[in-house]
Amino acid sequence: MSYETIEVNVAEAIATITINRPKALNALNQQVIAEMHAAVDEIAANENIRALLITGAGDKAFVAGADISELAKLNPVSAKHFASRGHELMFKIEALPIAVIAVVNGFALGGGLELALSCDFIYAADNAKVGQPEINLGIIPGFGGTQRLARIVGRNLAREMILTGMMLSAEEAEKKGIVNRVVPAAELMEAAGKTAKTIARKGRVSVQATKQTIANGMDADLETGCKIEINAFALCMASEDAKEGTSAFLEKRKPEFKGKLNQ
Ligand code: CO8
Repeated sequence: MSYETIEVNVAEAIATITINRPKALNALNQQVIAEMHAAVDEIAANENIRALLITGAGDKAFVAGADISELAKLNPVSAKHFASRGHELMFKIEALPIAVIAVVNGFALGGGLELALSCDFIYAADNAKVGQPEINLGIIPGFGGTQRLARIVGRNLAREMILTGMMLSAEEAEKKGIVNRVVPAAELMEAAGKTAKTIARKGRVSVQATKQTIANGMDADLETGCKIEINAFALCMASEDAKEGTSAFLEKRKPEFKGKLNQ
């Protein structure tokens, strides 16, 4: 499928979505959200794709937020529709059975940080800046920021960030647990690609089960979370990959995971 506001590339089982509106610092307008939905559906349907990187075009921004020129024209009905489509996209990204890494190569603000937070984890360039500056526009985060950010950094830091609209440097964001790794800008894509390839070589079933178990368990109490893990562990044992992984260890060879989710 061809797109106007994003680029999708697939190489060596790794897909990359690049949000491609550099003149507007890759701001998320309704077309970007619609095209991201279609691209993520396409990626979900392709079992050969084993990991996804999401990044922004140019060297200045990952995504500087929702497109403010579109936001300014919204009424309550269209705002609800736009916010809902954004939320649906973030949930769709979270539900992908493959690892998704946000490659934050500059500003990740507002909807841009929210997009990054819906990925499995974030790698950031050393010159990146992250924040939820919506308060400066007289609005609040609308693509999940009040919820996902608070779950990651805790209630009080999320309050401070959202109430002040402050921006954190990549280094500060790493200290606060928002960013997993800070890398010199020129090495960012390579570092994220290397991690994506590492995960892409693991078994499909165990990658998906890891993601689902952490996602479903985190919002439950510990006992319920552990029950979710027990069931997911048992399900993994039914997979070809569990047989291959354990046999390979015992036979002192490298595993070759070829299992499928629909086996
Ligand atoms: N939307 C539209 N255009 C943008 C955006 C944006 N979010 N950010 C930057 N641009 C445009 C600028 O208007 C400018 O365009 P032009 O050259 O035509 O004037 C171009 O990108 C370059 O930007 P700057 O000249 O401002 O670059 P600076 O280096 O001076 O500043 C900043 C960079 C600090 C990132 C600055 O551009 C900025 O503050 N941007 C806005 C950041 C922001 O407020 N983001 C939050 C937006 S609201 C949001 O994300 C809500 C999400 C939930 C939506 C729910 C839907 C209902």
